[in-house]
Amino acid sequence: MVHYSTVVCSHNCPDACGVRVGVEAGRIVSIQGDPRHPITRGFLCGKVNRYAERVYSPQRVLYPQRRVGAKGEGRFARISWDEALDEIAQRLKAIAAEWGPEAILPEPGSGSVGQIARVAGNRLFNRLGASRLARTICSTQAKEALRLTTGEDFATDLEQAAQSKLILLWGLNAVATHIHFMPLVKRARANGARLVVIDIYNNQTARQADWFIRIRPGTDTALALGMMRVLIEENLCDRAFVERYTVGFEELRKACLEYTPETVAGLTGVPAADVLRLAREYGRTPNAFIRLGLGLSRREHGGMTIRTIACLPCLTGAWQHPGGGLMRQGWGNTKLNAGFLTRPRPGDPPARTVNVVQLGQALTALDDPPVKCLFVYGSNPAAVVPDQSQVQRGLLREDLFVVVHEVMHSDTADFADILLPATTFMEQDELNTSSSHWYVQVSRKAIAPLGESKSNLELFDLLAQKMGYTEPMFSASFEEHVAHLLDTDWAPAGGWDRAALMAGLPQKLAPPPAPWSTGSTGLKTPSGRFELYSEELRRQGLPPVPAHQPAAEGYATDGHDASGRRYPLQLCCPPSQHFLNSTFPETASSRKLEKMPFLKMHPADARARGLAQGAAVRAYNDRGESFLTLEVTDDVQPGSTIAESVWWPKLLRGRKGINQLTSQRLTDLGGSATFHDTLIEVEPAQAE
Ligand SMILES: Nc1nc2c(c(=O)[nH]1)N[C@H]1C(S)=C(S)[C@@H](COP(=O)(O)OP(=O)(O)OC[C@H]3O[C@@H](n4cnc5c(=O)[nH]c(N)nc54)[C@H](O)[C@@H]3O)O[C@H]1N2
Ligand SMILES: Nc1nc2c(c(=O)[nH]1)N[C@H]1C(S)=C(S)[C@@H](COP(=O)(O)OP(=O)(O)OC[C@H]3O[C@@H](n4cnc5c(=O)[nH]c(N)nc54)[C@H](O)[C@@H]3O)O[C@H]1N2
Ligand code: SF4
Ligand SMILES: [Mo]
Repeated sequence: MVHYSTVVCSHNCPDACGVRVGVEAGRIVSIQGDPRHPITRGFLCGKVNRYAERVYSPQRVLYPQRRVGAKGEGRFARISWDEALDEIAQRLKAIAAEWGPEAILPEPGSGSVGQIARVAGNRLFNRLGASRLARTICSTQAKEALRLTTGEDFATDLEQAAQSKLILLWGLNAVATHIHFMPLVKRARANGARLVVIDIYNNQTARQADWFIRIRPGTDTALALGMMRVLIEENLCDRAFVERYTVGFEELRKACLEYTPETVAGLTGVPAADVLRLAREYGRTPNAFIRLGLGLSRREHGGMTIRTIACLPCLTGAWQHPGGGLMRQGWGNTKLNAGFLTRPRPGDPPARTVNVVQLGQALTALDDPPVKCLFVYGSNPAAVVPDQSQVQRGLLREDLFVVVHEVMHSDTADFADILLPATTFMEQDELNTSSSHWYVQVSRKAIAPLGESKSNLELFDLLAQKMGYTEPMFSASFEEHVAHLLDTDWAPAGGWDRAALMAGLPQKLAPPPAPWSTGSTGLKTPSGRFELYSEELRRQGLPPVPAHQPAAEGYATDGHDASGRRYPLQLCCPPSQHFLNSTFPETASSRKLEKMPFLKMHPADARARGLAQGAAVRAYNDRGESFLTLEVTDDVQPGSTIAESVWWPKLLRGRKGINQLTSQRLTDLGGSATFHDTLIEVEPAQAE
């Protein structure tokens, strides 16, 4: 007999789908999207449709293991959980005693973004006084930019897009990375809406647009400034809204003056007539909806770009109109109360913080104390962190004790001294939110954990016991954790229906009412208004009003002369459709759909280098090299290359992944990664 239950996909994807699972004799026999979930609407992405392949993969880590080979070799011998935890507890205590607890660095990742799993280790590491990891790799640039511009908790409800008459997908390949946004687009289009896609290459989403605007990499700030100049000049702003709810209009107006359509065309490559047309279309549609991607902000001035685009609905007042406004990924991640799981020891000073983007430096150069233990859970730093050769050098240190809690034999797992088996979202209890929509949902395990795998929560509860920690937070039940998480100002409109929630039904959070519906100002910006001018940025020594700035590893025609550059091509390495960051390269059918680790290059650039379609190429710069297969296509613009990512390094020649090429440089705001501001050169690969 097949038994059906609903779980929630807890991969780091904005959609947080409800997943209907059929189980027979303890094994998954069917998987489909939950038809009752308002966002999932009965369908899943290709990755999770075939999820049984991942759950029962031969690549799974099923037992605790101890390294027997050389560091990084990936050879292990099976041990018991008891032995593994004894050894870890003893090593943690010894390191803390000799070097101080800050010599221990936890590295939690986004393998599961469930509200429990994502922070399950914090209690233990805080209790210990370990260093903390600043998880900046994804969206802190956007979070900080919007905190300063529109206020921390402010965003348009994703579902409102269905009511909009103009949807801008800006730096977001939704067909690949946010597939459940597309039904909202479809509904809006059925009511006459237009879809504009602004991207640097002709991706899957651009092909579905009514209007695809191809922009030069890293120049969106200039486009938004040009649009605002038109809005102001042609009286397309909502003056009453601007007066009541914004600060700094006059400063912004002056800042826009130099961005004439012609100047913007020169910077962005978007024809002047199109800049005008886009601004007019935007200004004349009261409820224009901007779904802002992060792709354009994984750049040196990424915070500024986000902030500038966010000024657009503040000028037109689009926020007030149903269907209008702006939202970005990451909003809903932190609305519940994680305090029970993340509390520090009372009276403790804050511990040292290490930025994950600079993990390479931390593992190789940090002193006082040096990192002596790296405890990875839900992350694959050997693949996803920039400046990979330095990260890998760090992981190879003989005196670094590496613990990895993983579902799969990933690249990072290969570097473990102790490797621990983790469950998939099918095998654990969890409370999920989404980073884009506002539904909260409980997920109860559909099948028993495979092998001896354990969830993040179970792992850290057990390790705490071995450490001798007896606080109640280390033995709380799932229900207690849920109760703590729901203890927050944020709730569904009519309050929580706990019975429905525990039965697995999604409940939608309601944000605090917008200022215009309550008659107050009161946004969570420093001034309480939308900040077109930011005093706080000025105090930080950053431009207080939007301005376009060239980047150190910026696109070559952006005010620079490509011919004088040693590395003239810019590399952007955005997510691929069939992988999720570095999750799913282990799954054969996902790999088959991705075919190869391609480097997309414009025909003119390929010709100039004597490279043909399908050539084996070496992409390189001073930081490293990666061997890829050339795809010659005019989907990309001259000077720009694209490598959809993240392939496991060990599937590539020399175990060299794409992040060999990316740098540890941080974004202007939020200390995030600048993956896409990467300059490279490309040549034919020599035979091995
Ligand atoms: N299938 C799949 N889905 C995923 C992921 C995945 O790896 N695979 N990752 C998940 C995660 S963790 C995240 S954070 C999100 C990522 O989500 P986002 O970064 O918000 O969006 P992406 O869809 O990755 O799209 C990035 C797009 O930005 C474009 N871009 C790059 N530079 C510029 C620029 O300068 N200007 C403009 N206009 N566009 C630019 C790229 O060409 C690409 O099409 O996706 C999530 N969903
Ligand atoms: N070049 C390049 N690099 C990038 C990006 C890019 O676009 N280009 N994107 C960046 C972004 S936006 C992000 S968010 C990061 C993501 O980087 P990470 O947070 O490291 O995410 P993943 O690469 O998906 O690796 C997660 C690992 O956790 C494991 N896992 C899954 N569930 C669980 C669980 O419940 N417990 C445990 N212990 N493990 C689990 C998975 O098997 C997987 O190996 O990568 C960044 N790196
Ligand atoms: S990866 Fe995203 S689209 Fe696919 S099932 Fe999970 S939440 Fe849904
Ligand atoms: Mo991310």
